Amino acid sequence: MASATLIQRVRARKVFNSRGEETIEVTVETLGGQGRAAAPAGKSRGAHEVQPFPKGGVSQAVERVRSLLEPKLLGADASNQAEVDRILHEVDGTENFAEIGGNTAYAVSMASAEAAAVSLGRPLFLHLAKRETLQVPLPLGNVLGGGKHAGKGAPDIQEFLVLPEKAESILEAYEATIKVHRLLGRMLEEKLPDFTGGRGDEGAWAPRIGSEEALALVAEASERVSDEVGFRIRVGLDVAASSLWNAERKAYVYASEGKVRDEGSQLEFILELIRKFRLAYVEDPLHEEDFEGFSELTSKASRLGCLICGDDLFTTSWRRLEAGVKVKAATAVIIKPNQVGTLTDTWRAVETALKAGMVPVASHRSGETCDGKLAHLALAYGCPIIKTGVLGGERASKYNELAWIQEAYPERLNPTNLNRYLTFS
Ligand code: 2PG
Ligand code: MG
Repeated sequence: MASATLIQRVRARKVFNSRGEETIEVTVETLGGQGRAAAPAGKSRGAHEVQPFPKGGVSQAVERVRSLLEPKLLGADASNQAEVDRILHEVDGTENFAEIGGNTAYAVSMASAEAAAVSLGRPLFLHLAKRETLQVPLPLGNVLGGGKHAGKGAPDIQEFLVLPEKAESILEAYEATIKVHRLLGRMLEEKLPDFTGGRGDEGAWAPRIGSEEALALVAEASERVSDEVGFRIRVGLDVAASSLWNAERKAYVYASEGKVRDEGSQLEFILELIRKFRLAYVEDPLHEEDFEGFSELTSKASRLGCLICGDDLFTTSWRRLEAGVKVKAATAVIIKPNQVGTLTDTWRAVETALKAGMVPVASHRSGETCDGKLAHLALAYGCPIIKTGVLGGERASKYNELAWIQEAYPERLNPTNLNRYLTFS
């Protein structure tokens, strides 16, 4: 049986993502089957992420799969993830996947996992599963946004997010976020005469509106939909503060709103928003090197029942996460496999988070494909939240994948319920 998972062929090709950018897709063939994975792409990328592609871009990455990676991977056992990922590091030889590209590493790592799962006759999430009973994650999606994901005039804060606390099924939870998105669209139309219905990279509305005003509308829409569906939908933010941070001025520059906040007032501003809108979740409220500020904010926000999440702060690196755990820098961490390149490194970050009592949030990138494998990873690794937007086929594909899994494998899954992770006043 072992031979069914031995790698016979590795192929890479150029494809396009949801933003119309080139990316890499990889097929790994074993004797028993094949796996295929495409890499997503970030726009508000953390400084400590691995390099997405080699200097020559996607075509050079494709060429390097053929000339460097395939020869080393032939005959390797795809079911031995650690071995496949070790080969990826060895062939690359740099700290940050500069030679083959982190996106190439991710696509090979994930395609190998799928090839192994298919060869062994199991769905991917069970092949990757780290425990017996798995928890269906709840959807966290942005209904309004700005920053690097939208055009001029949209809010400086990158994402205004909604998070249902509880639901019977993933579809029920996801549908609630769609309802908020839809209602919010109507509210924006009524309120803003120049609103064109424009949306940003992740399908969230991108109106010309100030951050606080936007937050008030999102909170109102969430409350109205909560009443309708019978469970609470909380509101959150991804400030993506590294995009606002100006290191020379030592200040956060809110260009759309024409405001500048120094480190102290940024922290106070975030706390004020948490209190005023009873936020459940704030991601990257401060810039990516400010572990100290994160610690202070986390201790204050925890008393208010709000998760503080590090994305650019940790970049899915278990090393940075370990440093963060020591100073209690955050209560949640974004998990984006292509920030580190391999599934083995990704799991190590998730494991570090779980051991420290933090909430790992499996996350999409702003440039996505319809690949649904993030859903399998979220389930298998025990991530209580999956952050993958609301609108767009490339966002829906992850939730739809979970809906299929929930129907096909009910005996392996606990119902969706975040209450044990979140305590709100
Ligand atoms: C983020 C992500 C996804 P990007 O900041 O969390 O929403 O954006 O993929 O552009 O890094
Ligand atoms: Mg983020």
